[in-house]
Amino acid sequence: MEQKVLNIHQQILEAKKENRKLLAILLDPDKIEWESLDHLLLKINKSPATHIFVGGSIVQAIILEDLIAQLKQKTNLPVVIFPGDPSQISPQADAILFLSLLSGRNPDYLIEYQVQAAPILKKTNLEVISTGYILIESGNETAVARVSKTKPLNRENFDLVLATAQAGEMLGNKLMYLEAGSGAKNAVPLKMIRLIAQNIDIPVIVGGGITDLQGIQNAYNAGADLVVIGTAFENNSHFFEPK
Ligand code: 1GP
Repeated sequence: MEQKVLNIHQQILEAKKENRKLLAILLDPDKIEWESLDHLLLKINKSPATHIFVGGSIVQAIILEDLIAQLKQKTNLPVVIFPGDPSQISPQADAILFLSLLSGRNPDYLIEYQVQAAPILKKTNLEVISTGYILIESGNETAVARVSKTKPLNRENFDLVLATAQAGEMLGNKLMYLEAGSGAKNAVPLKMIRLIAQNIDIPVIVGGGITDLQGIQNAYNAGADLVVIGTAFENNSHFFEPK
């Protein structure tokens, strides 16, 4: 019998059902050292990563295209755009997280940028995965907060974070991303991950400020289905290797 090819969202659902945890390496095209890209890709191929996310707060379209072209040539991992704004769309990727910044009240990040992106996405074959994006306060002001001009949710206000995640699920988002912000001082609290994971059905992505392998494991144990690692791997390409 012919096996049905699952799209990326279906693969994430399948993994959640089977309790197979997923790991995305986040590459910010702005921070890539191009001379050592091949070495980096070798490390990615040897790492436990299941996905590559590409995006950043400010990225030039041409650099995004270049990076995705290289990733598609030199890795087999699905490449998912994690956009900072509507200019970050490349038809060469496999999918895009179609984000709504649910923790903020800036209409640009709730609907304006989605309206701008829709006709562009319609012209591509990208798989569009609607994703609720919740920024949690993490110690210092993060790039997401600065660029989006929104405030993160208080890391102690569990009720508000839960209500936000549940509203996002009711609005039809397919994934929920709990974000502390890139390079965050404090990652999303494990108790918060647990509360959200237990009270929504869609897969939970967690990222921001996770700096060691134990941190990844702790997030999984709390209920994260997919963990995103950016800065720690950016700073140390041996990050995933056993000590
Ligand atoms: C940021 O969640 C990602 O959007 C990853 O954060 O760079 O802190 O790993 P870090």
